[in-house]
Amino acid sequence: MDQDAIGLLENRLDGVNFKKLIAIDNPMVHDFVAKYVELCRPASVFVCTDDGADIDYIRKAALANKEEAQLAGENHTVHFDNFRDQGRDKENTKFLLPETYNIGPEINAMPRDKGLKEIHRVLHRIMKGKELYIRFFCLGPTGSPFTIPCLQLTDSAYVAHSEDLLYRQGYEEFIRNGNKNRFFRFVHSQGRLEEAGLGLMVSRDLKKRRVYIDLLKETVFSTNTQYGGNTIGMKKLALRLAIKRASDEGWLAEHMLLMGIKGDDGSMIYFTGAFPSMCGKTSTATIGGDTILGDDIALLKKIDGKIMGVNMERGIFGIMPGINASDDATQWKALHSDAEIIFSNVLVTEGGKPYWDGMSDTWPDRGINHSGDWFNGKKDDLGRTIPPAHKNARFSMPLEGLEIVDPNLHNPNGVEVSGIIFGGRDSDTFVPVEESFNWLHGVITKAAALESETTAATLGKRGVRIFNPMSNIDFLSIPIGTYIKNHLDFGGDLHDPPRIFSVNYFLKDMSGQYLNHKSDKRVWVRWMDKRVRNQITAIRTPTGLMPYYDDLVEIFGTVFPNVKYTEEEYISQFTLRIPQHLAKIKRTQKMYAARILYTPPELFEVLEEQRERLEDARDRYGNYVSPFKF
Ligand code: SPV
Ligand code: MN
Repeated sequence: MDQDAIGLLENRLDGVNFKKLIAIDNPMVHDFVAKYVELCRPASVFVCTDDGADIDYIRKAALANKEEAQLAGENHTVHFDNFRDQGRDKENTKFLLPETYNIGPEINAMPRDKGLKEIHRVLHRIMKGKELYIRFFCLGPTGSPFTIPCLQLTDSAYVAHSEDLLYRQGYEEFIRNGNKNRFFRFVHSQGRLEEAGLGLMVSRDLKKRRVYIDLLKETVFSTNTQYGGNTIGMKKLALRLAIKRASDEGWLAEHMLLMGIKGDDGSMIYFTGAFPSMCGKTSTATIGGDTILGDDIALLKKIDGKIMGVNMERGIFGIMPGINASDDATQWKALHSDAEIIFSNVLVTEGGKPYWDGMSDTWPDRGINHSGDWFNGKKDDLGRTIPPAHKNARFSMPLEGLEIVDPNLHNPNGVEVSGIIFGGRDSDTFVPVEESFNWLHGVITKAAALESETTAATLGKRGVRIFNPMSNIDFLSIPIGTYIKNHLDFGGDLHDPPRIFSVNYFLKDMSGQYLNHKSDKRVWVRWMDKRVRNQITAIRTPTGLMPYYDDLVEIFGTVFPNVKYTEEEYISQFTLRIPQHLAKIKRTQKMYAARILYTPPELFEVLEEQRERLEDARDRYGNYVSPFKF
């Protein structure tokens, strides 16, 4: 044991907290905590065990520190982020890399030494006058081949409280494993604060907002920010570390939901689904009739020739806009239950009720949001109208708060994955649902070629089409080509790999109208379920296997007994748009040609074959081809 570290901890921690920390027989834990206590200089340190009283201490601290305020619901609180801090900050999120490791142009990086120096400067005495919370968590179920222990240091009780709702406790795991533990590390400070609505305190020095990822030491630093995507260690910060570890060890860490689908006979099969942020992941996983294991991050391992999946998390950091009783009954009900929930960046109306975009047809005239007292038409200093709630308003809640939580949520072996869905925000190319021909075709044309229009989940311009392979581009810590190859290898040698599908909830007609209703995704999920169970056949088209009209009529009839699915709707949704597909292939080829060093050659072959099939079809049928033609 490093006596210097122990001595320092003994000096800086009170007796009770010192004891809790050194009960963990792992010098790496002591050294790490000592180093950052010394650097950040908090006024006090609280070590949180898995004990209910400790967790309650954090909950109360979030209120006492004015990071959260009580709402009308007994277990409901609200948190505001600075209004310029309500999405992931891609620009200031950087990998700190040794000079020898180059991960490619799309990945924001800087030399490790320089980055560490800079972030240590920012962290110097940053916790002056504050309490430091030390928390232990586990990614994946505890005691399982998936488990990754994590150590979080933060001076934000809101962050520590959110993590409590979203992750599995890990103090006992650290005690059990002692110095065998190899763990992810996170250091967060919200920095100096200023007052916002409801007297809540928000990060003030946004110019010094940083999220720096040190892959070598599996450590992430986050400063001068509160927004969950920048601060909650075990979420996207951990996903970036997990992708690197997975790549080194031959498994996958994915930006994917995990759900159970009930067949006609009541038996369950499990799907994962990759969608970029704010593109339907949570709403797919909670559409009703089925079960949920996860809505954001899945870990996948090959065990005995099968792909097994777990949720890295245990809660939802869900998107509020659009949740209402008719479009999203499951989430609506949970949000009105007595489950423990932190709402963020909503409007708080009279009587302490949260309000968000799309909750009902009308807005209240007044309320309180990050800007203080809010009224309809309120403008900021620059004369811009302040909306009542942010488009990226969120809620944090344990999955157990949902009635449809799957009993396998904490199963240490995970569940067998039978299907994988890829979906982006694509207004003009992909049909609403389609199966790939096989694993290789799916990984390349559905996943590696995925593009999506940007959303409010990240700071910056919205609606710009960007490449987002596997919906994971924002979190990649390895070269894109290596990442694609890992996927090909992962399922390529399996006798019966999961089926790969694409969905597109955002397809529009030529006049810009959406061609799908929000709830149609229930039908597409049932169709995919029946395909996996080999209960129905499909139409072979140049881009994949599309549904037959008659099958969709039957499924629509079962899911929505009052709806008649017309031939006209089917044709408008499933017409193959050949010029758009060819343009997309060209963009994809160009993107990967610029990253040729790691890109597997199969990618170009598969795209080329698809191009030929599309050109043949165009010669035969023209640019826009009804599915009835195939
Ligand atoms: C996402 O943006 O993909 C989210 C929310 O799930 S967070 O990453 O935490 O910002
Ligand atoms: Mn996400």
